[in-house]
Amino acid sequence: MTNITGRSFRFTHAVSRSPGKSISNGLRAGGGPNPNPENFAREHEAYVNFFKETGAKVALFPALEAFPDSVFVEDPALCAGGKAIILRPGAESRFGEAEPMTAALTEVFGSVMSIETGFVDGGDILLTDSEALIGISERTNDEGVAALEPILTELGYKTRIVHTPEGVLHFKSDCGLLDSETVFSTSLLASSGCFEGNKVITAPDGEEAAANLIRFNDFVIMRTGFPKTEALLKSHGYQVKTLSCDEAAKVDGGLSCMSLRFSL
Ligand code: CIR
Repeated sequence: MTNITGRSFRFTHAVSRSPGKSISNGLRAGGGPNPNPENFAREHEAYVNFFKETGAKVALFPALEAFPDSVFVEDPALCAGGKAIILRPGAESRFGEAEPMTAALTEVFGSVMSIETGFVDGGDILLTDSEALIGISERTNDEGVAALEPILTELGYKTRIVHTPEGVLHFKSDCGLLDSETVFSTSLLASSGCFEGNKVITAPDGEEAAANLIRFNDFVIMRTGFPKTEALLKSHGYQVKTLSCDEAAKVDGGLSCMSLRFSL
C-alpha cells in the first residue's frame, strides 16, 4: 500500500494567481473597505516568495481582471493525491474562474479531473492524510459533494461531510491542518463535533481570524498580528512563519485561499 503519511502537508509545488486591480471589487459578506490593490500585490508577493524560499516550485498565473476574486485560487480547484480537480465555485461572479483554472492546471498537471454538477468551493475542503472533510456551506451543496466524492474515493480519501457554521464563509475560514492528525480550529467550529477522531488545538479567544493557517512542509504559516496563537503553536513545537494578509481579509480571504499546494 502507498505510504500516505504526510501527504496533507509535504509538498513540492504551489500555484498562485496574481491579484488584479479589480480585487477592490471582491466579494465580501460584511461590507467594509475595499482592499488596496497595490498593498494587496505587496502582501501577495511576500506570500509567493515564502513558498519559493522553502525550495518549492511555484507557478504564478497572471491576474484575471474579469474575475475580481480569482486571486483566491483555492476555491475553483482542489489538488489531492497528485491530481487536480476543477470544481464549480458557488458564487455566481466566480463560476467563470473554472475555465481559466482548467487551462492553467492542465499546463502544470498534464490533465485535470472535474465535477460537472452542483457547487463546491475548495475553501470548504480540509484534507488530512486519509480524509477529505467537506463543509456544506452557502457555496458548497449536496449535489456538488455527490459529484466530488467518487473522485476523492478513487484518490484514496475517505470523505466526511460536515457543516460550515452559519455566518462563516468557508469551512477552512475557521480551521487549518497542523500535521497528519492535528487540526487548528476556532472553538465555534470545533464545538460542532466535526473533528471527532482528530487532535484539535483551539484558537485563543479573540484570535479566531488566525484559524485559517497552512502547514507547508516544516512550517506553519499563520497571519501576522495574533501573538497568542503564535505563542501557542510554538509551545506545541511548530515552526511558525507569519505573513500579513490584511488586504485579503477585507474581502473575506485568508492565507490558505491564495495558493494550491501539491506534490508531483
Ligand atoms: C469570496 O467571497 O469568494 C472571496 N471574496 C473570498 C474567498 C476566500 N476563499 C477561501 O476562503 N477559500
